[in-house]
Amino acid sequence: MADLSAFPITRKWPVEDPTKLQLFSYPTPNGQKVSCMLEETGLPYEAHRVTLEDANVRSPEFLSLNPNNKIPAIIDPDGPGGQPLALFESGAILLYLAEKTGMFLGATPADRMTVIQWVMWQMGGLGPMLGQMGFFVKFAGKDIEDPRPRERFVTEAKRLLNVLDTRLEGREWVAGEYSIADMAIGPWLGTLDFYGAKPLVGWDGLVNVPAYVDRFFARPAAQAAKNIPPR
Ligand SMILES: N[C@@H](CCC(=O)N[C@@H](CS)C(=O)NCC(=O)O)C(=O)O
Repeated sequence: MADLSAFPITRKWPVEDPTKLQLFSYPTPNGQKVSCMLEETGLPYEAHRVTLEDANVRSPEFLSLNPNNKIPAIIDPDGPGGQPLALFESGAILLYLAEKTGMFLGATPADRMTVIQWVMWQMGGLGPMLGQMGFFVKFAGKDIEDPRPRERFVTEAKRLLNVLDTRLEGREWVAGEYSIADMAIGPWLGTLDFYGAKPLVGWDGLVNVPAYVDRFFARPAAQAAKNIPPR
């Protein structure tokens, strides 16, 4: 059985069953991606609640697992070669879990690259841009008088949503079969209601994205991920 006591994070968030994958997360969009994948695959895991407060994400114990002080992060006791593997960055974790299980990564080498392409698109584009837009529309940034930051991120969010809308024409899922790309994208689309930003990004003018979000959240795993670990 793997001994996870060598990972300092386990001092603050003790492990109950060291044979299970350990998830350190909070149900934000980036956290939901990994919880959704764990639920979809049925891999046994233990979820530890790491809040976004400094006392959690900037604690020495959490930083020992992710020096970038952000959830989600995992320890897989049964990593490559049967050795424990620690990992952060939601996109890397999704890819790792897809390779480990052989699930949700596309059937052929070409499909696999298409899935990775859309995961990268989410990681470098949709997630950061919607996150910045949320800051300037709903959080502290909304009090900044200069309209340019807000306009910049709203415009970019709108552009990205239109790229997705076009891609989804005639497709149920972004890369063919349901995949980790959808698990990366879906939770971020779920933030637009919370930000109150749907009118700003021209939501009602999108043809395919609204039904796509509904399809995503109709999946039990995507629903469950909204509350893993409980807030
Ligand atoms: N690129 C990272 C971003 C993760 C991220 O932004 N996590 C946020 C919550 S959604 C966080 O932990 N913020 C805490 C902080 O910045 O102090 C990933 O995809 O894993």
